[in-house]
Amino acid sequence: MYKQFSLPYSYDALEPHIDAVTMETHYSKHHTGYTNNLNEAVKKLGEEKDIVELLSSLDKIEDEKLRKTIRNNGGGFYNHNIYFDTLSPDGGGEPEGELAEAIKQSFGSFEEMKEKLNELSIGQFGSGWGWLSANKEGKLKLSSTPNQDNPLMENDGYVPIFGIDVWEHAYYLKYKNLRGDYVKNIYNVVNWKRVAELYEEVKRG
Ligand code: MN3
Repeated sequence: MYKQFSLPYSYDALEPHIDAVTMETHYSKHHTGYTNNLNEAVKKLGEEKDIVELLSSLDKIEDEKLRKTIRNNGGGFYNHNIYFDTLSPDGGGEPEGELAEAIKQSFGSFEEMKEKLNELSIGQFGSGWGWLSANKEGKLKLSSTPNQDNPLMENDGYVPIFGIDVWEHAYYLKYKNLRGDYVKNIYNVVNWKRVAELYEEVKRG
């Protein structure tokens, strides 16, 4: 059984940047839905792999319909685990330590990284995600993906450590069509300490 990330903060904890109704719907309806659908779908596979392994080897699923269901719901399960895990009412500020160094090396500065990530996230046509990913060598990459796809599916060794959900369900109740305002405000609640831990985990392999 794949287990949905347990929220360590209340639905209203990220107010005013992310409103309580959006959080509740997002977590208890959307994310729970992806998780349940994934668990249903893997029963048909007959084996349960680690989620990273599963999403990195989707082409091994022969049944096309099942492969699509697992791509969408496995992605939805995994992506939201990262999303909710890397937000916090105590978030904001800037990354520190090795992650900060790596950001500086890769993008020049934290501000420049944010600018590029925002551009990718805001520019993602339709539903999708903006991503900061890392590989075993500690290199960083920014990208965006459609739907519930994620960088694991590109099979280039990069693992997401932070993602901005730009599906309308993530912001529309509060921000309406102003995706850019949501993307800019999310930095008030990003838990960079947790992102740095995920960075270390990717490097450890
Ligand atoms: Mn979402």
